[in-house]
Amino acid sequence: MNRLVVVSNRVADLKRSTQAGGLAVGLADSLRSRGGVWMGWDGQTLKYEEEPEPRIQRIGDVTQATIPLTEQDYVEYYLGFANRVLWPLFHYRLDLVEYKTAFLEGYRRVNAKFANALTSVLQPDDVIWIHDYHLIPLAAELRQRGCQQRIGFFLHIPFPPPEILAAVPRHRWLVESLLEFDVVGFQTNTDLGNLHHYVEDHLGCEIKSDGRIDLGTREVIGGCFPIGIDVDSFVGMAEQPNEEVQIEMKRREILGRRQVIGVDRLDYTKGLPDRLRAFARLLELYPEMRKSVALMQIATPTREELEAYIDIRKELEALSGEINGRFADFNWTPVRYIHGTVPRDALAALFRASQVGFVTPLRDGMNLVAKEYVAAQAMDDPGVLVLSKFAGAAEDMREALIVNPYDVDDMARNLCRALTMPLAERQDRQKALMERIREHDSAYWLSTFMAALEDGKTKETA
Ligand code: ADQ
Repeated sequence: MNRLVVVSNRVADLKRSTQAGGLAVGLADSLRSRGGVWMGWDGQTLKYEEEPEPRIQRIGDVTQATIPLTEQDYVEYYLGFANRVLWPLFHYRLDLVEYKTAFLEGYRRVNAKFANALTSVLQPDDVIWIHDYHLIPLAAELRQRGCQQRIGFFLHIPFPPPEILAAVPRHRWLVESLLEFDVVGFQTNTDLGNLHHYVEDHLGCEIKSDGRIDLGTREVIGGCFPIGIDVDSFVGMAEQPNEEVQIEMKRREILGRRQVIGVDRLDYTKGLPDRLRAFARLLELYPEMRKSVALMQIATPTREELEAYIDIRKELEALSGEINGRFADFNWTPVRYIHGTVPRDALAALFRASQVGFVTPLRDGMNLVAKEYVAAQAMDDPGVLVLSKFAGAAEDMREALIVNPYDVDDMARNLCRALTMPLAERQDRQKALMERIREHDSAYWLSTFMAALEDGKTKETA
């Protein structure tokens, strides 16, 4: 087996039990099982003239190699091109894109830095797996430095249709950079289809019947590799008794109250304001639900330097206050809004103790929370997943109640349906969903991507 070298903007802290962020969670599960090297930014900004050598640290079977960035890199590459341009663009939010040439320059400069650092740790037989929108030009940078190893790329977020992509300057360069990889992986068939459309319409390339992109001189494997979770480990956590959650659950049982749960990074793509509005609408449309259900929304702060994230935080705080002001009683608070991160074992217990998992992003690459919620349920009395049709997870998790996150009434009606669903139907849906998340788990994600990267195998040729 070749040594696997993973590269992502940040590396996860493998020693911590608290981890908010799908890439960190998904990759940590996969790398722990296979071992290898994980390279990324250490999260620090320093002043330096000469690029420092990567800092090497060994944790179990994983060697982490990290580099610092400068303040200018942070502003132009991370806050700028990655999160003011690519993140909104790839989530279909053209209204939030703030393009500047300096951002693009910073993006190219940092990708070159990553390539320099990586070159110093690479061995001839390595396979390299690069992750996410921060590092699209990295394969081209590595090739310029003589790197011969196979290089794969996985995009954790959606890939938009050509008409949206074309709104950003240098979109052709961006896609051509993607095609420098040997394998380009997406979460869903929709995302893969969007790349195919671009490549056919703008670059005039042919897509072969097995999905390979024919560039004339070489072929690129474009594939759909839905990311999954380590199901057994999550089930194990959910089954562990958590005293505080159990006490809280008993209290609710005595009062005859159910809980709807939402857990997200606090991001404008996650559809949080309309989720809260849908919960309020439930209380309006079905007054009998009042005092018998509460929404717990846990939201981890992220990217707090960006205006759009400050705005969404303010909007949510105002909305939860408004809903509570309107409906609360002296002994019932309809919305509990928690601005923070919860350890994974407590999260698993909270999912298990909640009758509805409410996952309503406006657009999401996959959404691991949907899979975690299902993994945490007890088969004898499972809860119901209400899932946005714009989450990548909806392509596969068809037995969830699928909703339109832009339609508050639709979400409210489905919430009511979830809260009143008979046990037999809940069990049927849970069984089917559990099979799906087991089939597409983190091990499957890793092995199918590796088969494509190491052996050129795709689903069509396997
Ligand atoms: P994210 O946008 O971060 O991931 P998601 O897939 O839901 O979204 O993963 C979030 C992870 O962080 C989950 O494991 C969740 O449990 C955890 N988490 C979130 N909020 C938390 C909180 N408040 N407390 C504790 N834990 C919390 C990106 C893409 C997704 C894609 C993943 C993986 O945006 O579409 O599914 O990468 O590829």
